[in-house]
Amino acid sequence: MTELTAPKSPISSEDFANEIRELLKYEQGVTPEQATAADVYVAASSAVRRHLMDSWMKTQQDMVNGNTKAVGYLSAEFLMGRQLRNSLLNAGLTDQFYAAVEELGFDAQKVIDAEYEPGLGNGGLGRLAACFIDSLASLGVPAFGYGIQYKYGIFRQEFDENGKQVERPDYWLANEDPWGHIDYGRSQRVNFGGKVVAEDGKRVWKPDWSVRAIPVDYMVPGYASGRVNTLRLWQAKSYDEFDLLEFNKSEYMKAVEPQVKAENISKILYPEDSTQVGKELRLEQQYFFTSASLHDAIRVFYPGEENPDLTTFPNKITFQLNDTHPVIGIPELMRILIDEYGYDWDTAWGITTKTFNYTCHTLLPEALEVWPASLISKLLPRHMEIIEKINDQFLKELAGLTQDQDKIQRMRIVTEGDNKQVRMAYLATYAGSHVNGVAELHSQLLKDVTLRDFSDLYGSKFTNVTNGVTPRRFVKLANPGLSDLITEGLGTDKWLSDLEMLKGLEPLAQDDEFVKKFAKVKHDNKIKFAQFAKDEYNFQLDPSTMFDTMIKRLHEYKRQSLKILEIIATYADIKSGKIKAADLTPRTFIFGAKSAPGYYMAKLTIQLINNVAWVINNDPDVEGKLKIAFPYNYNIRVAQILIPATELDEQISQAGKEASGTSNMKFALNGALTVGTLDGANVEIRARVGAENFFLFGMTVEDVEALYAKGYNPAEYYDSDPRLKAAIDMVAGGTFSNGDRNTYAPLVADWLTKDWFMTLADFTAYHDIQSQIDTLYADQLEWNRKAIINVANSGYFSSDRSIEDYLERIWKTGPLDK
Ligand code: 6GP
Repeated sequence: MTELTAPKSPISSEDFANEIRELLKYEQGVTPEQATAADVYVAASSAVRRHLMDSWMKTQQDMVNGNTKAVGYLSAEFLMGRQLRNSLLNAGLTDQFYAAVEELGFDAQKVIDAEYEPGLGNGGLGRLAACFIDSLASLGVPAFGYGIQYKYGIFRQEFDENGKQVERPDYWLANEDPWGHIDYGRSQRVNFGGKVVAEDGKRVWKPDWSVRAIPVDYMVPGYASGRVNTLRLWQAKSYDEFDLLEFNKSEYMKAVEPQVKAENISKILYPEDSTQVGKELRLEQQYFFTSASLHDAIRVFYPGEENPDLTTFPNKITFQLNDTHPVIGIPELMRILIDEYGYDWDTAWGITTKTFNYTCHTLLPEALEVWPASLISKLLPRHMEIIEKINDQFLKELAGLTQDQDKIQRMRIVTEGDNKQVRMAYLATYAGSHVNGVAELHSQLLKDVTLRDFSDLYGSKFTNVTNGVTPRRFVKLANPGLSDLITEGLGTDKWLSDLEMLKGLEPLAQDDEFVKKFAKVKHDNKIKFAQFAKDEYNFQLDPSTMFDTMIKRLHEYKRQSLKILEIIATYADIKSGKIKAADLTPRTFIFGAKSAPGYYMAKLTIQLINNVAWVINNDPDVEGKLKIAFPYNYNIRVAQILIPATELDEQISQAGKEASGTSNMKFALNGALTVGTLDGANVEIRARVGAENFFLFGMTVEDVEALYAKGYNPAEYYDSDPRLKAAIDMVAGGTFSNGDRNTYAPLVADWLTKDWFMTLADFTAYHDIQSQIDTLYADQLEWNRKAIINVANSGYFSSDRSIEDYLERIWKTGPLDK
């Protein structure tokens, strides 16, 4: 058994301070007196990296020399969050850091705040990848995260004077990034375009342009495992800085064209979430990082070998495809094996199908990537040939499995007709060993609906792995007060590596003294968030009100509209005199959400929330009982302060649409109660924490289906619930747009005539549950007991458990020997 307490580095604070001084001098070229907080941040980060170096090198050696299969997590997104405090924690250097920085005369918080958060992901999918590589390292499993080092991450969100979202470029690399190590020597060439010709009976790809993929390595230290894995993010560079011939002809712009074209590939993260962007550059990105990563893995596991025996490749590493974004890696591995290493088709297919597994993260059909065959042929002509051949082989196989010709046609990887399409999810399902959804309900719906034909014929491939979150970042770092209280309650800090131990807190929910301590921690966290909101956003929040939070990407299926309509309806009740503001339970509604830049309805919803905030927050009739705070540019940093301060968490998506959700897990672990539908992982959270400790409302998946089948008419709901009618009328009548009835007309029309996600149908149920919430909140002791029970029963939602499930059900590997 491994030693589970955090590693205590033998180094003293004085020594750590000296290391920082040395680095300030020899790397930054400044004295401690000249240094800024940013200099100290860079030096301290470099110092931590140095402390991790031996473990990092040893982990790599043990991985290559040992017999434990590694995991390659291929993901277009890794939403890492800030690195310094997490690395200090895992290196066992936190105390030394605080003492050393103080000794050097700096404010530790300023040093920490000098780190600019890298935004290399959109939301849940990218953050999950970050939690997973943390858990892999913490469990001591050898692993690589492989992705792209985008120069610009997810846009920085601002709100203009009308409350509209404005997107600003996020140039996170404007300052030094002490965590990424550029390794020019291990670059890979990635080819594009051209044609395929026949030579000596072989198909030979003659590409017409290439880019250089340069790895930037980030250490991924495990917590209390002594292991440090690698996150390898590829940067695209041109082979030719510029064309001297063109330059000499004074064609300056043309001369730098190849460079611009190459570097565009890793220039920017696509700001889409749960929708497909059928853009050529996106396919270039996908191929760029998967091709480089596969070649890199061969280099790592067969060092220096001219003729490696790649039939052993699936024993060395197993690749997880994080959604469809890296699925082009399947034909790429086939191509590498056949064209570069001379394997025959069947051998190559055997290796490839053993190498890949696929995780699906969505239930929205529009999010399943489909690429025009013409585009793949233009960019990757050899891959299109291989995909066609896989499709032919698949159709033959299907003919032996079923007589149902319609089914066979529905399942085609490459569609027929003039405008052929390649369905990446189908390719991944056919070629991968396993396919998994990310929560029980989601995996079930994948089998029953989204990939039904496949599950009929390839049922044994399908499995579930419910998502999880890392307790190191989202409890220990985000919520030190609660962490200390848990450790006090359990008498050990081993829960950080074994989160099911939280169960031991359950009896303490009946101990009034403990409950009061817990309530105090929550209250202190609320004060802390209020202070942060004041400093950063100039909000005035009252920590004695209920903090009621909804943070997630803005999407119609997530139904931020439901929340804002309920707030508006309450406001309408006050204005019409139906209720007295004084009788309300005071609530602070906190929203955080970015919208995809081209998503019109989502952007209009953001504007509405902001405009409602201005009206309600400033209306004396409300007597300050309702307040809306919408901090712009919600990110991991904000999440780490807001989640611990939240008392009520909103997970109100239409049932059958949210694959899992992961903020729901973070909230439960930090002692918030959930108001939610039976969707995604809500189902499992509720089952664990107990129905009496969860505010359930709304239609189930079956109800939703039945209503669609019957014919859904949202206007009926508008007509039958006077509160809903009043709220929509207020929006339509211009209350939140200075009297202008046009501003929100598209939103109102959508609600009344389409309402794809049945917001109106769930409105009454959502309202009805509010009084239960208020009643319980009035009894703070009871509320907090339930919150503790939520914490105690959320240990299952550790990403360590998710990774253990992947190891057992899919990857069939485990930790390195000690
Ligand atoms: C998200 C899902 O929407 C969310 O429910 C889930 O918790 C998360 O993935 C992690 O599994 N999906 C995406 O972000 C996405 O882009 C294609 O899916």
